Amino acid sequence: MSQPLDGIRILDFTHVQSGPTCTQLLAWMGADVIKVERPGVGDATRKQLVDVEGADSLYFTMLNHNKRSLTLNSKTQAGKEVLERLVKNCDVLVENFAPGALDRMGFGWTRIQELNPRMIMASVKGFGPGPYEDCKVYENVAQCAGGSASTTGFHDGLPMVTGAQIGDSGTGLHLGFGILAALLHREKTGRGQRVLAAMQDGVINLCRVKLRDQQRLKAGPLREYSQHGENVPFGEATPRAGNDSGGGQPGRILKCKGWEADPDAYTYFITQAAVWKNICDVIDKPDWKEDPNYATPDARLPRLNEVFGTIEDWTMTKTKYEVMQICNPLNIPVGPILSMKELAEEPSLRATGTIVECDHPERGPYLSVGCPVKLSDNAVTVTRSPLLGEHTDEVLSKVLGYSDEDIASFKEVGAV
Ligand code: CAO
Repeated sequence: MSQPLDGIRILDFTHVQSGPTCTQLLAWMGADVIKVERPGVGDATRKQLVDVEGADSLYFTMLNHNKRSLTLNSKTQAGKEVLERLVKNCDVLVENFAPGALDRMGFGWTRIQELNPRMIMASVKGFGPGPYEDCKVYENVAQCAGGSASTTGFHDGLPMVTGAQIGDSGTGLHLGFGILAALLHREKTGRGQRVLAAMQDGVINLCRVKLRDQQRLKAGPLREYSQHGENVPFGEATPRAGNDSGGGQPGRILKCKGWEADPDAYTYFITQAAVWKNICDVIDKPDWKEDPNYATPDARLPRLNEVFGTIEDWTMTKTKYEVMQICNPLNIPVGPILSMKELAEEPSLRATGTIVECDHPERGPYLSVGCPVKLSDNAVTVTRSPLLGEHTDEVLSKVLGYSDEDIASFKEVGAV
């Protein structure tokens, strides 16, 4: 069956996490993704956090499925010639080099347009235009500069970074969205364009509700924040909200049976107003249904510590799965804190292809995260990441039309 991006060829000049996330998604949608890597070196993540000696790391294999690998030294004369031909034969160039690297290589936007006016040139950078545009950026820098760290953690503790890679993978997703829009636009205009996803912008976008709260502060304390009930005054900026829900329905992480020994024996529990009476029944507080101190969301706001403390007295008598089994039929929104171990072993995630097992010639079987978006007509088959330069000859001859003699001469001068 055809895939949505069949016929789209990507010159994948990405490395580490943000760019590769984007090109992996494009590959899963059917694009032919040709990853260009330095001969003998490759993407730095191939050899980072190595767990199997001599094999590509999981960091690399889990971000580069369904791609082809071409080695190319784009700083040699012959390498530049090959790169020019690649630009002419691809639809999208995706890159996440440090600012200015492509210009220094001789392949800035003006040159790319000269070579291929239909080319879409998509970049991840740490920052957009402005005072920090020349800075190199990694995940946690983006989380800090994008407002996530200042709003994560507890109000009396340090700013915190989150385990979700919102700076890298989040920006890769944003970039993918921009590329698809540019491809559609090219259908109408025949022209390519530049697409920029700055990591700071991506994180700010994901922290949208925190900018909402920043503006709400002008109207008084944020009453749904736990610190309001604890009589801790608000400062000038959106504070860290611990595990407060962030929406209009208060929620917290509560201990469940076994929490003393199991670091993940917790549940998220949301006191959704619509099901308050069900919650009262479950926790055996029927009088709270009508008591004016507890019956309405407004009345409960200054008492959230007491309310959640009482709910926790109940959740501590149940496992996190029992809490879910009891609450779900009553429409009470709860969620177990699932560990990576539990997710890796969860059969339903294997059945949907969200967790997949791949085989790799150097490392054997390994688990990965499959395509998180499912299309009803286009199932995704996840294939292993390429070895360094595995497809060099194939791409040079079949895609770019070079002869065996040409290829031999490129190899001789170390261009591929
Ligand atoms: N042939 C020849 N040279 C190549 C090459 C190839 N195939 N591929 C890369 N290079 C060169 C680049 O041209 C660059 O050379 P110059 O410095 O002489 O211009 C050099 O390799 C290093 O590239 P880089 O600066 O991008 O890499 P780095 O390791 O120094 O920095 C990173 C890494 C991620 C901090 C930086 O690329 C960056 O800020 N990227 C944008 C933001 C981003 O995506 N960050 C997230 C990364 S995931 O956490």
